[in-house]
Amino acid sequence: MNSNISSSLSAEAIQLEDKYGAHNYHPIPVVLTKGEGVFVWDVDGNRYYDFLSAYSAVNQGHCHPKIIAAMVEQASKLTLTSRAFHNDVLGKYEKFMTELLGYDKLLPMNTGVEGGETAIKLARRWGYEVKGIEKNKAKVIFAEGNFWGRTLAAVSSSNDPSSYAGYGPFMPGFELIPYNDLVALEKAISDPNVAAFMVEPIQGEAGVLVPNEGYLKGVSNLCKKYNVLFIADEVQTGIARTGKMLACDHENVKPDILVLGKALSGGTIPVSAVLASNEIMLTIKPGEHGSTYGGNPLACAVAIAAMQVVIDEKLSENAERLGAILRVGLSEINSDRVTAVRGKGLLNAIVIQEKDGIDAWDICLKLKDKGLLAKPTHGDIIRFAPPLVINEEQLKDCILIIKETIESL
Ligand code: IF1
Repeated sequence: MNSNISSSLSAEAIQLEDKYGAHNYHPIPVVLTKGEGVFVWDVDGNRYYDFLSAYSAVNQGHCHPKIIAAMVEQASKLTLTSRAFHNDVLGKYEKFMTELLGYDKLLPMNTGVEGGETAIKLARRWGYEVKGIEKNKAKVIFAEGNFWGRTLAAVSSSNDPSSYAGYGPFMPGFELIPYNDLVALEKAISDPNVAAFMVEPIQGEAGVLVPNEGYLKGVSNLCKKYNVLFIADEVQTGIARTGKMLACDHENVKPDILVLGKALSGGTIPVSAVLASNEIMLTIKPGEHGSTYGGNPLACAVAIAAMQVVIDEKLSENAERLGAILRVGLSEINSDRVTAVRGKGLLNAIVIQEKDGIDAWDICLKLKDKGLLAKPTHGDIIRFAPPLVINEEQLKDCILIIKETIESL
């Protein structure tokens, strides 16, 4: 494949986006037109392994037939009623999810960031009504390096200028502590005005930062000790991505509030969910939170199908087994350009040191030419997160592509 946009079809599509679309992304120069399982095809018929999975939204593989079938069936029947009325799918979905994950109730939203916003609203409401925090004094603690979306509240908790710069003033009552630091956590949450600590079990955007073994257990124990809610943002790490249904399962901890998104719908339509106990969830009364599309029948039908695929096809086990093989393969790359390999399950990343003017971006362009799509984050980190339906033969093929590409530089 040619890394220049040689085809007129690709060039035309990119020009249209450039002329008529906001410039809020800098994509890898490839124009995709079809997806199936671990593969995507560009407009010129070139096939690629998708090693990003739309940031872990396509865990079940592109256009999974069972998810698409559920989507088509429901879409032909009833897509949206608003919550002004009941529908015959929402309750079944809520029962399915709460029994699967062990919570009393589910609040359905659409995007991952709406899930985060909902979790923080619940925590503040619980803080005032249950913990007894003084009105408008509730604080929520976040970890440096966090990423939970692009709303003003989300960027208010960020310490990454590319997320927050130029968007002030910011949400009050948010504080940051270092990630993977239980001493800093205990100091911060000993403040009686703290309602919650919200954290990713593995930091995705920060570059797949895996905390020390025992960190999540420590978070859970400290939050219990200080009567602070533990909010786990599993939008990216959840739904089998790290080798367990939830990343928190690796340490057998149960967050007070769980946020899911992305692969909850298998990469079809935006579906997110917040799960919690009755004590927390019922602090929000009718009419005090919601969303036009939240809990729509189409989203619920798709999400049930998407989760059933994760269970039926044992995607957690596959991610666990193949992730270990991937990290061994990446560690065997014979190049001083690769300075770190890290991850859990099929959420992995390598850190690239720039050399001879070749950086992570250039490597991703060369990977594209060899039939594998990935994209750098924070300049020097390349995330490798294929759909969890990948098989061992395909994975070994990809390890070879990555190894040969980097070693040939
Ligand atoms: C983009 C990466 C970025 C998330 C976690 C909540 C959300 C996300 C842990 C919000 C979303 C997406 C956003 C998307 C690219 C991707 C991403 F971390 F996955 F790599 F940006 F940092 N919690 N992450 O990762 O979910 O509202 O997007 O549905 O903004 O470019 P959302």
